[in-house]
Amino acid sequence: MSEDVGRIRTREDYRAARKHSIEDPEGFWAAQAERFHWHEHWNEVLEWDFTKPDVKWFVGGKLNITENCLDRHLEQRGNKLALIWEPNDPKERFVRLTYRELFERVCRYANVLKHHGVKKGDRVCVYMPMVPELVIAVLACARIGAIHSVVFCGFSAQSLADRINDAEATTVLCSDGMFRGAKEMPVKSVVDEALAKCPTVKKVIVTERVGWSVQMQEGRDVWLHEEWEKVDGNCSAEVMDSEDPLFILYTSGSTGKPKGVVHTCGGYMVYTEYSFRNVFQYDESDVFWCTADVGWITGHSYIAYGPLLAGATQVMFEGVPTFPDAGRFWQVVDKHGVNIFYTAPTAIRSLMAHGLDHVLPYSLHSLKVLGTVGEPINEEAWHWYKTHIGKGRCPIVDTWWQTETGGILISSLAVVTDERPSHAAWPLPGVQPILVTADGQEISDNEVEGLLCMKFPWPSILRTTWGDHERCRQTYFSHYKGLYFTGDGAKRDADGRYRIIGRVDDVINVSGHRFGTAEIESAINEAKGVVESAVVGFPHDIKGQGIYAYVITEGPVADAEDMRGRIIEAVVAGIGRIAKPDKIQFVSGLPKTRSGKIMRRILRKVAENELNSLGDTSTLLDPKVVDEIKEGRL
Ligand code: 7RM
Repeated sequence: MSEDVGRIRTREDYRAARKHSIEDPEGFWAAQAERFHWHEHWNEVLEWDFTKPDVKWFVGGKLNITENCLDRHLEQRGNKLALIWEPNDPKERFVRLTYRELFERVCRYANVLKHHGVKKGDRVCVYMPMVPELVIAVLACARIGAIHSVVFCGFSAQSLADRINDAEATTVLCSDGMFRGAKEMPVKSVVDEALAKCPTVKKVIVTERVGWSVQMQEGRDVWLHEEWEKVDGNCSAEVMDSEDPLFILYTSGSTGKPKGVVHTCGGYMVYTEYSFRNVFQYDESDVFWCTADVGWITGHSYIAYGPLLAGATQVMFEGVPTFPDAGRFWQVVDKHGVNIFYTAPTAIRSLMAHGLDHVLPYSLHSLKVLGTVGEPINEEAWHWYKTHIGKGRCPIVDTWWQTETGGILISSLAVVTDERPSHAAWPLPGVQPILVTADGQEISDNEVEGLLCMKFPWPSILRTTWGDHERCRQTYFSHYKGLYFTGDGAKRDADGRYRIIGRVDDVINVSGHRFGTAEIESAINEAKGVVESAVVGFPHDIKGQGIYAYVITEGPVADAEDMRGRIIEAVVAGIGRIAKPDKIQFVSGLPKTRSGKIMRRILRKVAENELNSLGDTSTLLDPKVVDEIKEGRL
């Protein structure tokens, strides 16, 4: 099959593809899927029922995603670079791996896993910094049919333990420690702390990164570099069913503990490759760089899988945007000749604040396409990105999607469809968004606002939440009959472009990372002296949203700084350093309805400093508490 099947290169192609995908979705997706290597062809393209939910793509098909990421390219692209790994410290040497070298490492790592008893269907937790072994580990799991669950290294031992236990993982893959800007941080000792509470874990495989001496538990912990020598380099791929789980990725929602979103092999493969090629208009010689961490969905779909499925060359970066200085991204772009650059609005805003002195020394002439993801991009940041990074000549793709959607659903396609600042714009062909009112009526006009839903499945839609299918149904498929509900509000302009406004549920998006208010509150409530808390988001110049916590303590707070310190410690221990509250206000009570429900709307308004639009407070149990909260606002 030609590489160009289904490739959308013009406005006309876009219109035709979109029409085709609506009139004949199965034919549309079958043509995309034909481009891959299947051990057995599917019998049916799609079976679906959103009420259960039950969604199956490429039913009966057999494949292994790593054969499509690696083996399939060896003949034509064996010597092509797959990965250019740029370390945290620019003085350290970078690493380049060709498709053949990456293939060999994945096979060897897969044999290490097998040697330690990992089998198809076992859950393997990957807790690693952004080193090549992270991608190799993920692909090694997929090679043997083990289900990977990557946990971002900024999560605490407690969060790690919760995720390991929920998935009943048998194996943990980690490193000794990690570099992050000027800091060195532990990794293995965090795993050790977590594993004290994880009875299912039998093996830990440790990659050496910082050279620290770490404790190795006899019989449980082994060094990757020692095991590496004991196995050979051939590892045939496990033949998987289209609907066998590929991975679990935990994500926060408005209630309870994070959910394990499950993606399966066939549909996820087809969709991540399709969206990668078309959104970024990737061409064979392009160098792609996505700055996300593999610990989030963006790193899964547009580092570990999408680019490799497309046979692309990509940069993988270990460090942070501001080390050794705020020119680091642009230095890496010049150094490796990056053509397509994909990052988060929060990073753009933070670099914008550091000033143009960090941008102007670099040429950036290799750049062709810029992308953003994770949160709405404000117009000011959009224009700065367009002008100073893209030099006015690069299209920006504002890509809207979610952990649950597996790949980009709404985005302009670089060059092909036009762009408008702060608008994700149009659905990809094959994606059918609609806006509904709060009571579920479809809004069919343009120039409207509503709740964003999807009325037809796409191949990389989540299939379930690990161990709790009912929770999946309730969270995504029960609000509006027959629809997938995204949790986002959106506008649609006169030309049909979507503009995502943000979450309409109790989810806060901090620097593009999702946290449930309930999740943060329960961490805060672990601090000694805390009676109750309520958390809301508020607009933050750099992070998009910041975390504002209202806390009731046992008796008066004598030393506010000390108490704040203890609360922050509790959040760092319960969730991780990424969820630290920005503001903590001590209050004597919370605004509650007579039935005891916290009126978050009021707390949100106070945090946003919109004190004159609190709405009706007369139905509160104790209206006076609102005055106290307003006065004490931080
Ligand atoms: C990829 C990712 C998902 C939530 C989603 C939105 C928000 C993501 C955009 C965006 C406006 C965008 N997955 N979001 N992309 N909002 N414009 N281009 O971020 O599961 O971690 O978050 O992020 O609220 O529901 S995620």
